[in-house]
Amino acid sequence: MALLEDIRFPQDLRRLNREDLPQVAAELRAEVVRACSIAGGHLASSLGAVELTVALHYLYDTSRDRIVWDVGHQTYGHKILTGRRERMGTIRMDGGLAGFATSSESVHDALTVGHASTSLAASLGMALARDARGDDYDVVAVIGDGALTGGMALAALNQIGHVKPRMTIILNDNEMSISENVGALKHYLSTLQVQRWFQQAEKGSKEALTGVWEPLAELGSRAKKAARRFFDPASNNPFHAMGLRYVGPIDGHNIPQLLYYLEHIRRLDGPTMLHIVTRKGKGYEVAENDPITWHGASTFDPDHPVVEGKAYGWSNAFGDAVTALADGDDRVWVVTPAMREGSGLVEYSKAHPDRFIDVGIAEDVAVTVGAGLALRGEKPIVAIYSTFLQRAFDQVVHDVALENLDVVFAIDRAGLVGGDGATHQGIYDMAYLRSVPNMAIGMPKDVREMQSMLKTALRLGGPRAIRWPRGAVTAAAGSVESWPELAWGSWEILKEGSEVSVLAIGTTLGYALAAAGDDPRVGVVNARFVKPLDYALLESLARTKRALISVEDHTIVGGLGSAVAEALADAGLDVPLRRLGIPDVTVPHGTPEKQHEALGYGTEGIRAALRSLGITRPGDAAAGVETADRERPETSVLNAAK
Ligand SMILES: Cc1ncc(C[n+]2csc(CCOP(=O)(O)OP(=O)(O)O)c2C)c(N)n1
Repeated sequence: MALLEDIRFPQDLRRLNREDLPQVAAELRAEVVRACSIAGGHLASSLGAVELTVALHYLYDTSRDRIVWDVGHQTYGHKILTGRRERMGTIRMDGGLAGFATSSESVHDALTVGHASTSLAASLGMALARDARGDDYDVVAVIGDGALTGGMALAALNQIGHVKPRMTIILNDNEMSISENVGALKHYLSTLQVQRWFQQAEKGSKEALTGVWEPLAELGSRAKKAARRFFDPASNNPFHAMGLRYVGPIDGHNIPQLLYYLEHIRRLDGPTMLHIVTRKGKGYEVAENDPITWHGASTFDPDHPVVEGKAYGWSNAFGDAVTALADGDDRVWVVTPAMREGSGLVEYSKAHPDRFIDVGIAEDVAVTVGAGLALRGEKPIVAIYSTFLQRAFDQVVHDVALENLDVVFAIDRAGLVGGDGATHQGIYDMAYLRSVPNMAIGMPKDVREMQSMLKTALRLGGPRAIRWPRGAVTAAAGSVESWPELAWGSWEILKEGSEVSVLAIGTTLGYALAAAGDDPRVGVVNARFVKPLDYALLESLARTKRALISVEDHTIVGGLGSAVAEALADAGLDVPLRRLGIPDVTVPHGTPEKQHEALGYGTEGIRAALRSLGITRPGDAAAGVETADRERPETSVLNAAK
């Protein structure tokens, strides 16, 4: 008899016998696969956490106890058990469930999250608040070995070990970040796993080791010591040294074991770390065999799971460009904070392994490693998503820009990103980077322009940010020598117009050209540099056109439109300027093109702005289209969709 059918909320789970829980886990796993096959999403991480999810909901009452999932991408099972099963097929879609834990979605989601390494600090805060108010709920943080590489997580551990609140930290160790996890801690964690394996093997049959894996067998005496250290407070375990009680490692797919340890730990004072070992993608063959590909899946047929080849995208174009640049210049390096695949760097990492550094989920470290390389005359390119660069703003200012160092920031996923939603939107970087002295910023309209910007940036030096969106793009062939350099700060007139100029950047250029059509009154400019702007061209447009419209897939506050408005004001140029872009609101997951239009900066939004300036097209009136400025939707329109 199926059990999951009758579990709508965790209290239904808690009514079952413990012996039934493995079956619940099996059904939950199938349901996670089904949901991901319909909507795509973080399959492998969620599969690896299924038994843990069942065990946690069996023991804890998440309507009061706080379970803080790090990153929040492994929560598909948790969502299914907490009243959201029927909506799982909508995950990451317009108006559907979020792909990450999101407090506004459910009381069972303790923290809205999407960026890594925040769970420990947030849990510490919650535990402190609980103790200050004399409450007695439990606080449990669940953090992966990948997220543990982040400085924020490690710094929080340091504080937790000092303050010692009662809390449980579950280290979900699957040896993977999105790609293989990196760093010294990773090696230490695997040592613990090997030791544990020995301990178990010794309990069973010593002979099992002999001849199976000789190098491991030689570790035998060390393993014996390690076995003694299990639960031993005198051990030299680094978590213990930081003031935490360390337990493990245990099998994170064994529900009775999980329950046994969690129940014991729950009664203990102070912070305890339970180290569990899991397998990413567990129970679904393709995902177990290739957890990198199935970390984030697009839709698939669960009976014949194959990954569709993805179209050539901006990230691939960057990877190709940077590989070619590094082929010809042995001072070019690429630094990534744990995003080898996402940033298009797989081929580069193979072609130039000595000049490829994955620092783990540590954006701050990535930027300052770049600074160090630049200080010694190397040419670092820090490849980073717009949203994650937020983590390293101080390093950009303090370590790179103040010294005017030659660091190129290759910023991927600029603009609205789609399914990942509010936590991942790349819509602030122009605003915060523009305020930084010495920083130069460009956004290419196509791959050729990206190649040119990268090449020019490396030659000019200084801190230079080049940003591009998510999505498909047409490749551009040719050797590095054939890539034309660009005058940094030069705009490009794509279409002449007699009355109004639309200044658009990146993705929005297509909308601007579509809105302008063949109307001789409307011009379109590729405003590809926002720092510096093309002051000469801007001035001439301001003097010769009766209005300007800026368009960007970025927050209006501080973006291209703001830069243009500031420049016009500073120069005393009095020309009407309509600024289209993202108003001062948060934008959830959804289809970017629909969202661009809903927020007023798609083709229709630009047409509406043109109409408000008196540029009507034949048929506008007949079609009953208003000529007044179209009101831009407030945040609620999109947020309500959540
Ligand atoms: C600050 C930040 N940088 C990068 C990412 C992209 N990212 C999402 S999940 C992930 C790997 C997390 O690994 P781990 O914590 O071990 O969880 P697993 O997926 O292995 O279960 C990364 C790098 C992120 N979410 N946040």
